Amino acid sequence: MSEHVTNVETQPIPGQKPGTSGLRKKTPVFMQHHYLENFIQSIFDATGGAQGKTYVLGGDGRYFNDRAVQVILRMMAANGARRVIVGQGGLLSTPAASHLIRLNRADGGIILSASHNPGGPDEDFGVKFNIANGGPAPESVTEAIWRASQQITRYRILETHDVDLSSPGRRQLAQMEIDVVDPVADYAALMESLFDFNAIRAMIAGGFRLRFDAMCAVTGPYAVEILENRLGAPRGTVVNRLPLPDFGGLHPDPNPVWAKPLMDELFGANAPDFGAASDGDGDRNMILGRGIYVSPSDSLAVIAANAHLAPGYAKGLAGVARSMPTSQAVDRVAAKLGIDCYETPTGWKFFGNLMDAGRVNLCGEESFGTGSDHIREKDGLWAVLMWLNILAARRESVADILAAHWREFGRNYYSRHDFEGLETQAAETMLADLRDRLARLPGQEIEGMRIAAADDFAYRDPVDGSVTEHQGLRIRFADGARIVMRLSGTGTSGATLRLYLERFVPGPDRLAEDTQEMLAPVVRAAHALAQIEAHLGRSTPDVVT
Ligand code: G16
Repeated sequence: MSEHVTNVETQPIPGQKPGTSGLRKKTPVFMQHHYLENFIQSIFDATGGAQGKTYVLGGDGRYFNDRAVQVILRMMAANGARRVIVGQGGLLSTPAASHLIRLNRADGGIILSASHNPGGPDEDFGVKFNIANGGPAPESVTEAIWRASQQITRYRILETHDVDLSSPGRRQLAQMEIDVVDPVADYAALMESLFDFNAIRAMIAGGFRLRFDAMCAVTGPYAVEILENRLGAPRGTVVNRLPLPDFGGLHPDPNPVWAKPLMDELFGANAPDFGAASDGDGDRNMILGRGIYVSPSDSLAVIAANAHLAPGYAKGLAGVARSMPTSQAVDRVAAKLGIDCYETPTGWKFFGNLMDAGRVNLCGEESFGTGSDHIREKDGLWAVLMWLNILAARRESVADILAAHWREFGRNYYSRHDFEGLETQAAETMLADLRDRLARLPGQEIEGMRIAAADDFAYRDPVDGSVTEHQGLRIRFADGARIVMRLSGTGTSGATLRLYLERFVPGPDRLAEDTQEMLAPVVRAAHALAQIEAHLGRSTPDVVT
């Protein structure tokens, strides 16, 4: 078959606006005529073209990943890209892709994933564009892509056969070099450079038992290589290890609701010492100990307090950052360490500038994301290895480490309540109504708590000065409790209200209470202040994490 470039006439398709993390739509939407092609061409058009550039390409293996990779390769070649590093079989976890961009000094990367959203012919698909630092494109770039998608008149594609991605090696597509790489090797080597694999291996050899649930998503091969092959965990430690296009019908979201079998195992008889899960594309993590769940906010705080135990962080931390809705537990650790703590909007992209500027090297979000400046994405297996390194160094259980942490710093009881599948208009009206009343709230008392401050969070990036507004409504109480409300930016249908609830207990008493019971007055205050039931017709959340 002869290869030739075709300029295909097209028209703008409405709605190609990237959200919190790339463009996410139902798979049939992405499979529509021109849909993927328009968006990919818009990425090139918005970023100065692909001519002469090097890209990383891969995805989490969900349905349509294989076809989309072939289309994108042909479009990269037609647009004049010089070289593409692509994961074998079209697979790359998001953290591995971020690492490969940095390692190869690529100009950017395209990652195919809708993260923790289910996959399959009727579920979700997504495309993320990462920039040369390895991180998600900042808002200035995603806005430019969106504008390009509204003006597009043609896309360029090479008419040719599929590229063989079944084994590592060099391929050629027109003038473009394609390096098919083992998706795991470079990433595993990076992990080995950061953590004390000998100590973890010795702990496991000494009888420490762990379980990792890959949720039939992309981390399976990574976890098998690192946990079983390199660290010596018995075969079978990693469950749901085979990546499947529909994630085996599971919802690849590592939280107590969707990873319930893992929860049951860790809370059951003869539970292992440690349990963890990751999501569709491998950037999220959930950490469990025997009989205990570590909230992502607490995980961030514990890691901040103990990171120096891992060789890659032995010099101590430069600073930490958390998304605004994440609990303030890490702030207390930062204060004690005498390092800066930044509060950013939801979305990993907001950490990139801070890391590039050397201001922070540990970041985290309540949405099961934790990571450091070793790459520019959150990193599920990194968090697991950090915990294993801390456990190996301290020789205490997860529960004991948490209890000691709370005794030292106090405990930020924390939970997120999600109300899913809402009518977008009703959800927006509810928030607009509350926003209008925010200025009058300070000084008022509700549920025996005095409101100290209330605002609509806006962020001024301290590095580039850019301002991002309307990032969530915050109501802070004099006793340290806090309510935050915002709409999710990662859904593909209707609206999801995220209600974030926090209450601080300094200790030494009441450090081991039930989280939902402790938060009950804060929940009641939130429902009353926002009039949730009146606006949404709902009084109970769909998902509680
Ligand atoms: C994405 C972003 C995260 C963000 C999360 C939640 O996660 O990468 O930074 O915290 O969405 O977003 P929202 O509350 O708007 O749904 P992922 O794992 O989906 O890429």
